[in-house]
Formats: sequence, C-alpha cells, structure tokens
Amino acid sequence: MSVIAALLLASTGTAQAAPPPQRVTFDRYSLRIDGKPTLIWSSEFHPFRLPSPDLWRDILQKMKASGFNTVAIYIDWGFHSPKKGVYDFSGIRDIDRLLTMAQEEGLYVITRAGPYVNAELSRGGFPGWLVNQPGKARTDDPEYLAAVDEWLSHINPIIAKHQLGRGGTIILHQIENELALTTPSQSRYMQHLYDKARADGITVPMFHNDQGRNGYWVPKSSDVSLTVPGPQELYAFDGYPGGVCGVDNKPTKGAPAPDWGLYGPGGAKGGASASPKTPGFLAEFGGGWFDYWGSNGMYPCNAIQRGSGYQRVFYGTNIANGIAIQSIYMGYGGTSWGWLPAPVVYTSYDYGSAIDEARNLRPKALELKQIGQFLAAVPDLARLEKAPPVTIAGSDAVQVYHDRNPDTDMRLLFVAPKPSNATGDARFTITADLPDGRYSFASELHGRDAKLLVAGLNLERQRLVYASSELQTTIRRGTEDVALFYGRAGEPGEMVLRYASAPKVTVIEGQVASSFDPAKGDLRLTYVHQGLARVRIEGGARPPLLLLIGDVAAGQSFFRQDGLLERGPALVRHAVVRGSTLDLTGDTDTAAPLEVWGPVRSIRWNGQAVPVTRSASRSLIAKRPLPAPESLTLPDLMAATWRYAEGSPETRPDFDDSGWTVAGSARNVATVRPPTGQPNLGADAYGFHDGDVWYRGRFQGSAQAKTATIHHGAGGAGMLQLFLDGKLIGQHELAGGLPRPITTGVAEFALPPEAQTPGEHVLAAMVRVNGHNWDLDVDDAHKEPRGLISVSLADASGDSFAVPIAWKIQGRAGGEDLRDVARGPSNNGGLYGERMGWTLPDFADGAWSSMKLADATPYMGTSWYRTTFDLSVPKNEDATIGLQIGDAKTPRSPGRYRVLIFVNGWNMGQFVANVGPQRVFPIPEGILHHRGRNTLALAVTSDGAPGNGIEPVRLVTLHHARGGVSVTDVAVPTYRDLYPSH
Ligand code: IPT
Repeated sequence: MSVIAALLLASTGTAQAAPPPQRVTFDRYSLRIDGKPTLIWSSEFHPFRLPSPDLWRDILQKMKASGFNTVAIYIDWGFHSPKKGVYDFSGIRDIDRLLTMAQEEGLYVITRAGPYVNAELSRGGFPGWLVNQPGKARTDDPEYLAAVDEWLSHINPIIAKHQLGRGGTIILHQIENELALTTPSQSRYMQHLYDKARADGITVPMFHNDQGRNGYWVPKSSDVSLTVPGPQELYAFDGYPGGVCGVDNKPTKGAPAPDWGLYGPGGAKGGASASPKTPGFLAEFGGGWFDYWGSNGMYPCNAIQRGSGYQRVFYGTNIANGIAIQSIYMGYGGTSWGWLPAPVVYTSYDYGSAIDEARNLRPKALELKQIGQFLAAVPDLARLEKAPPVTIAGSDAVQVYHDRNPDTDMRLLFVAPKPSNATGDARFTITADLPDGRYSFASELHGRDAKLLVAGLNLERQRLVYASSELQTTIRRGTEDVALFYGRAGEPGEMVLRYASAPKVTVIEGQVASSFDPAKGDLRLTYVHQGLARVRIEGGARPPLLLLIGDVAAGQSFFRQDGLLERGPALVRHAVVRGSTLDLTGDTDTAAPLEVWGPVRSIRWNGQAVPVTRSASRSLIAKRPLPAPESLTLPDLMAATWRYAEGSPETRPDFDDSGWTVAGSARNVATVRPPTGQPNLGADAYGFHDGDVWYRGRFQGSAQAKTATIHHGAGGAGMLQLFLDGKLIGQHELAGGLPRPITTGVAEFALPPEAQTPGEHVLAAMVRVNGHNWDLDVDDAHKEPRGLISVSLADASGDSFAVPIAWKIQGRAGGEDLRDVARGPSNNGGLYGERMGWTLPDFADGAWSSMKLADATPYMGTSWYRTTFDLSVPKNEDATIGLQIGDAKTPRSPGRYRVLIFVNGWNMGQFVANVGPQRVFPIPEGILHHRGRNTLALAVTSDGAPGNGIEPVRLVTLHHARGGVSVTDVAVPTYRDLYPSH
C-alpha cells in the first residue's frame, strides 16, 4: 500500500476499494509500462493456425528467444462460433490458456479480437452464420451490432482477465481492423466497439489498425483536422512496403523504406504518428507476405525478400522514425488448415516469416534476435526525437538518421543506403556532434544492409562515447559488466569508452588495439570484426568491463536472459538459476558447443549435468558438445496397405436424399443473386458455410434439355462437378491467382441424351467451396454466395426454358450444429465420406478393398484412400513431419485432381494438383501422434481421366531437433463417440 493510500485509510477510517492502478499509459513518444517508457517489439501469431495448443508455447518461446518482448494475436470469431449463440473456447480454442502461456513466457500481448480481422481467413474471420444477416457488416446496423456484442461478450472478459496488472500481460487491445470506410455509421460502430470493450472491463489503451498511414480513426484527443476521429486512445496503422517476389520467384529490389514517423509527413510537427499526441505505432509491418493458389511457391522467396538486410533497413527506418510500437506480421504464419483459408490463399500460411510453418527458425530470426536484444539493452530508444544532421564524407550513397533521447541525450545513428533500397558498396566517414564531443569515424555499407549505432550512452556502469560497431546486448554480472558488440565480418571497427583515468586493457582473444587520451578520458579501441574478440578493461574508476566484439555470426550465436548470456545451441528456451547451478532448456539440431556467462558454477542442459571448464573470459564452456538429435526414420507409405472406397453415391438416381434439405425458398441476402424467380440455392442460406456442398435436382426429361448453364460460387481455385443420373457430365475449375482470385464462375455443360428422354432425371452437383471472400473493403463481399447460384437448362438454339428442378442440398452433417465440436467448424464439409465419419481413426474400413497406392486408378468423383502408420519419435526430440504428394520440385502436376488430407480426422489441407503450388503439408505434433498410431484418409476428387489420380505420397521430416516442448495429443472424440448408432 502506498503511503498516501495508508494516510487516506487512516483519515477516513473506511477501506475504499481503490481503482486498480493503470499500468499501461503513454505519451507522444511511447507506451509507459508502470511509468517506464518501453519500446514494444512484437510479432504476430495466430493460435487458430496451429491446432495443437502445447505447441503455442514453442512459438512463444521461439519469439522470446528471438528478441521480441511482445506477441500480437488475432482472434478469429468464426473459429469459435459455428452457430449464432454457440461459442467454444476449449481445446484448440482455449484463448485463456494461450494468454496464460504468454504471461508464463514473459511476453506482453497485443490482442486483436475482431470482430473483423481479415488475416486471409474465410470471411475475414466472420462466422459462417453472419453471412445470412441482411444488414451491412461493419456498420451500426442493429442486427450486426447484436451479433458483434454476442462475440464480444464472450471474448472481452477473457481479454480483460489477462490485462497487465489484472492477471496477465496484455498491454494493448485492437477494436477493429482496417476500417477504411468512415461514414457516420462507421463512427457509431467504432464508438460502440469501444464502449463495449470498456463496459466489459478492458482498461488497457485501445487502438484501430489503419490500412496505411491514412489518419483514419485518429483518436479524438489528438485534435488533428482532416482526419476521421476515433474513440480509442491510440492511432495505429499497418504497412507492407519492400516489394514482392517476382513471378520468377526471385526477390525484387522493392521501394525504399518509407518514413512513417519523425522524418515523414507530419513528422516536422514533432510526432512520430499521424496522431501527434500518441506514439508511432505500426500494428502490422510486413515480415513476409502470403502466397496464392497457382503461384510457383513463393514462401522461400518471400522470406528472402523480407529477410536479412530488409529487416535491418526497414525495421531500422521505423525505429529511427520514432515508431515505438512495432509489430511484425507474421512472426509465425502457420497453417490455414481445414476451411480456414480465404480464397486468396492455399493451406500453407508460412508467410516467409522468421519462424517457418514447420517451426524452424529461419536465418532471418537470428538478425531479429540481434535487433531485439539491442532494443532491450537501450531503453533510451523508447523516446526519440530528431537531432541535428551529421556530416557524411566519402559517399553520396548513404544517409544517417540522427536521433536523440530528450531525457538522456543518448544518440541513435541509423546508417542506411540512400535510397534505402540501394545495394551498392559505400565507404564513408561520419562526423557528428555527440553528447561527449565532436567525433568522426569510418563506416561501410555493402549490399542490402543498415546499421543501428548508438552514442553518448550509459551502458550498464560504463560510458559509451560512440561505436562504429552495433551494440547487441549487455549484462551486469556481479561487479563486472559484459557488453556484446558486432560488425560485418572483415570490416574494421572502432569504439570509444570514457574513463577518469587510463584503465588496464587486456586482450584475451582476437586483435584489438587500444589507446588512451588523458585529456578527454577517451579509451579508443580499434579492431577488425572477425570471430569473437574478448577484451577486459579494468580500472579507470569504473567497474570492470568484459567487451565481446563479434562478427555478425558470432553475435547471432548469443542468447540472453536477465544477467545471463549463452551461446552455441540452436535455441535456448529458458535459463533458470538455482543457487549456483544454471538450468538451461533448449534445442540442438546438431552437436553444439555451449558457453555461458552468468553468476553460476555448474550447468544442466535439458536436465542433464554438463561438465564445464572456466575460460579466460570467465565464461563456462562445456567440455563436450551438447548432443544432436538421433536420426529419424519414417514409415514408407508406398509400401503400406491402403483401403479404398468410392465416395460419390449422391450422384446415383436412387440415392436416398430424404434427409437432405429442400433448397429454394430460403431468404436470399447474398451479394450475387439468381435471375428473378429462380430459387435461392446458395449454401449459406441452408446453414452450410464451409467446405463441399452437394446438390441433387430432380427434373422431367425433355427433348429441349440440351445444355445446362451453371452459375456457381466456389471460392479461390474451387470447382464444380456436375453429374446426370450418376455419370459425370463435366467439371469447372476456378483459377487462383492475384490480385483477386476468381471466386464465382459460369459454366455451360452439354447434357447427354438421357436428359432428353421422358421421366425423372437427377442432376447432382458437388461444389468444392474454397472459402468466402474477406470484407476488407466494407462491401459485404463475404456475402458472395457459395455453392450453386443458379442453374438454367437450354435448348439447342441456346434459349433457356423453364423447367422445374426440385433441388435438395447437403453440406456438412448437421450444418451449424456441429457433430465434431473439438475439431470445430473449419474441419469438415459435406463430402459423403466426411458425413459418414470415414475421416476418423477408428472408423472400421475393413470391408473396403485393400491395395497399394501405386495401383490406384482415377475415379470420376471423389474416392477415399485410408491407411495407418506408426511413429516413434524419441521423447526428448521435437519434429515436424509432413505429408508430401508427388514430386516436391514441381509446383504443378500434369494430372488434374485434388485431395483433402485428413490426419487422424483433422483436415490438414488441400492439394490441387493442376493449380499448386503446395505439395508438402506439415502436420503439427498433437494432431500427429509422434509416439503411436496414425490414420491418414485422403479424399481424392477427379474427373476419372487417365493420369488424373493420386501421385506417390510420402512422409517427410521438415523440422527435427533434440529438445522441444512437451506435447500432449489434442483430445478428440472417437468415431464411436460421434456415430453412436453405427
Ligand atoms: C492486412 C490485414 O490487416 C491483415 O489481416 C492481413 O490481411 C494482412 O494485411 C495481409 O497479410 S491487409 C492490407 C495489406 C490490405
């Protein structure tokens, strides 16, 4: 209790419940957490794209170890709500658990809970049932607001509970995403969202994510003219500069890094934001990009386009512009499994992000780690303003952003190419008036690169006058300080530290020259960055300093926790000091050395004692390398026995569709309608929102019935198959591609002679629905219909004629009433096999025919292949195992077919042979049983023509390390639970 509170209590005599202290505040520079200006360095993670909650911890630990202090999460409304009024937050939907984990792992959290998120999700994250609302979404339409309140009443309390100081680490909350329409209706909607969040107990500062630095929804308090005011406290925006890969799958030069703060428009007014009274805040900054159906498989290239160099140039430019809250989209992209993907993307949402889809740390994560450690080591960076320009001699191809902290006068010198997308070689000299005097030093830039240099900085108990090397991190180890700097291998470097008198300099390792200027008190060190130099500096009226000066690779080998530095293994997850012993947990992908600086005498690695010796730089060094993972052998699926069944009985005239829904009369609120008078066939109107839908239409044959023209909505790279009386008449596939995939199509089919014979005939249609559009532009695009839109029969001259067709429809069994709640709304569509539980592990397929997959022949419609395989990944090892279809080197097959991949009942993706590009589907542990039996069920859809059948299928190892987190298989119901009467 504070003194004042105690006095108040004493004077009034009553215990008044004081409002909880507001722990997150801000000024125009930065957030303040418990009053302390704090730079937020964040990256994005989507829990719904990793359906194995124990692995969420792996991602969070990898983010933390990569230098981030914050994780930003989208929460996908539709993922939690299959039906109006029905919500689920258990199992893979346990947001409470995720937020607890983030707290346990020491990460702040930014929550972005919709209602609309975009995120390349089907409907941009809206639930399926919302598309049946007539009122316009993202407005103040009362029915829409009522739906929104239903969601917010569920999610807001979970968020409120995990706010910083109230039981968790949430520091910021987003109320809408990229709402670029700003009519009075949107203003009222925004106010409603804000008020609802406050009413539900959310007290942290709130923001909206502007689609670019447009100044939409700048907080009212900022009194900026020419913008649309918003109710929230903070202004945030997103940006994806830096170019995209070419179709040749090569990185492109891209545009220079934009100045979106101090050096950009409005920056002159002193603000780093379009909102001068609030901090510069990038709620999303491109750390990769999504990839689309039919590409050449761009993720590896996207990782390079926004990889090394890009990160230093672009994130550095943001930091120099005073953007004190920066979140990289995505930190881990993951998998748009099942029917999560919007039409613009395929299953993999790898995004080219620092942590790849299989949970490997890409090389670019190491660079992020260096930036993140630097930002954490220099709290002065949270408050920046412009400092006077510096002088650059020797090159016109360089620019230096010179910033200062108004409180400490610390300087940031951000050295970048000019323009910043240039990739030449520059050698130059920078002269600057710094807090400790006027100094000149040489520097270089080669290729795509930039440097974040600091000067005039109190570094632990030392004084850094300037350095041409980049500071990475520091620790305080008892009486000694340790500072780690780095530079490009082979480049000369220098730094000046200040002392009252000449200190003693001992070069322990490497070649470092030193000289002392007693007039200024400057100790000048010169060296070439190579490996890791170690220098001890003692005396000079300061505590001793161990200076580590590495090349980039040496710097990148370091992990840091409070008071501890470690290097060697691929990943250090946790470092816990217990007495004089250090307990390290982490991963090795190969036999790895280990070196540790910290206040300890002995070390355990993943629970095993590690014999150590002490080095001359007083670190502990493991006497033997840490062990590598064992080699992993995977079962050969081509040698396995498979079970086979045909799976399109709906096509047959005598198929019993008595349980299906009569289609036609439901209210139609879709954005595309059939011609007047025609029935509403859109699947959503009948409660079928995700995955495949089947239609059966009975009509009387007639001599006129020569063609059928079908308007359908199948989403990105979706398809329609049309059958008459059990025979495939044809199929129609939609193209993928950017910028907007084709999501509806019109196809004309010639009807076979049967249609012209009297009597009843059955048209059967299967629509493979690849996602609903997002609603990015607030035009209700998510209400574009899916399934059939209209069907017209025509005669030989092409004139359509009225023939009554009695339609029935069947999608996912139960529609909005989920049978399989654990796997949830995005797992299943309406294939016959899905409705019958053929995807489930304990479904008895013993009566099916048995075969080898190599003997499979194409089938007209959908056919099913099932097999089982056993895995025995050692318990102390982490792996991601994937399923590969066909030849990984070619994005497309000559064959024309598609596959839904069910692993242990989970729909883990769709392969479209002739569209591509994805052939390898990572299956996370927890879905895949790493120690036990697995069931694979493939639903193959084809026109049955030769060559249009399943290619060889194999298991592949996509990630393998010794270490990892412990994973429990996700709890799911069995076939027996779901089909008790069978
Ligand atoms: C912006 C969205 O906010 C985000 O949800 C996601 O869609 C992302 O970018 C792209 O991956 S959309 C903006 C780039 C128009």
